[in-house]
Amino acid sequence: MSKIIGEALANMPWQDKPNDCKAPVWRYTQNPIIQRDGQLNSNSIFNSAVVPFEDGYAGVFRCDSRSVSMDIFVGFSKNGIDWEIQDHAIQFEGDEYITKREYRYDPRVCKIEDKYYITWCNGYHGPTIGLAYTYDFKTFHQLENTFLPYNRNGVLFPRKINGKYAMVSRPSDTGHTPFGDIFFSESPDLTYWGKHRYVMGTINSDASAWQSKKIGPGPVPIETDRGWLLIYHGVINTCNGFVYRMGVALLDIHEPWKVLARSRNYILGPETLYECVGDVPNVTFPCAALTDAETGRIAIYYGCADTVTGVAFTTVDELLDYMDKYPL
Ligand code: BMA
Repeated sequence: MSKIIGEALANMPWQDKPNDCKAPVWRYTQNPIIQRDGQLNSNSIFNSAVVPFEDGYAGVFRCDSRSVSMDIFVGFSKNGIDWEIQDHAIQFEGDEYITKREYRYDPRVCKIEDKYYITWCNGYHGPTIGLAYTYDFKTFHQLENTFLPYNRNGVLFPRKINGKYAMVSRPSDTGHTPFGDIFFSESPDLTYWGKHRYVMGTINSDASAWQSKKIGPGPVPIETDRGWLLIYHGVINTCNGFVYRMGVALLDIHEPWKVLARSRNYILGPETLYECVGDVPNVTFPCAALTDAETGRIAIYYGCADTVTGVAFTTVDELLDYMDKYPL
C-alpha cells in the first residue's frame, strides 16, 4: 500500500471500481458532469481545474464562447459534481501590460500555502504560461507570465521543492504543435524561472505509440511516499488527426526531473461517445485531480472531445501497480 501525502477529503466524488473493469481508471457513470451549454454563452466547457474550497469545491473553467473565443471562468460546487459556473470571465488585477487579454485556456489550479494559484495558456504574442493567485476566487492578482512564448500546459507543484517554487511545462509553437516534451523549471519568487531541466519526452516507437507525437503535464502532481505522481496527456497522430490519451509517471520527490517509473500503456483514452464525438473528436485531456490521503482515492477531471467535462476515478495503488505491471 502506498500513501498520498496530503489532506483527507472524505466527501470527494467517488464510485467504486466496477467488477468487470480491466483498466486502472474508470469513468463516473453520470459523465459528462458539465455539458457544453453549462453557462450563459458557452459553446463548450472542458479542460478545467477544480480544488477543495471552504466546505465544497471551487474551480476555474475553460468556457469557449458561441463566437468561439477562449476564456476562463470561476465555478463553485458543494459536491464536486454539480457546478455553477459564472457567466462573466475572470477579471485580473495587476499591471495592465500583463493583464491585457488576448485569449486564455486550459487552466490549472494549485494551492500552495495560503494561496490558490492559477496557471493557464495565456495569449501573449503567442501562447505562454499565465500565472495569478487568489485567496477567495473573487479577486485574482495576475503575475508576470512565467516563460517566453511559446509554451502550454504549465503546472505548478503543490509545495516548494528544495526551497523553490517548481513547475513542469511543455514548450510548443503557435499552432497545433506537432512535437512536445515535458520540462521542469524552478523559481525563488514566481517571477524569475530557471534551471530548466528535461523530464521526459515522446516515445517514437511501437513500445508506446499512443504517446509518439507529443506529451504534456495534466493535473498538479500528486505527492506520494514513492515520489510525485504525474498524470499527463499523450498524443498520437493518426489518419484522422491527433488522439489524446492519459498516461502516468512517477517523478523523484527531491529531483522531479528524474523519472522513476512510467507506464507503457495509457490509463484512459477516448472510448465513449462524449470523448469521441465533439468539436475535436477523440480527446481526453486531464487538468485536475482531487485526492484523499486517507483512502488513496483520486478523481481526475478531464476535458472530453474539447466539448464537455468528465470525471474518472482511480487510486494511488492502481496507478503505481499499473506502472509496475506495464513499465516503459
Ligand atoms: C491542444 C490544446 C487543448 C486541446 C487539444 C485538443 O493543443 O488546445 O486545449 O484540448 O489541443 O484539441
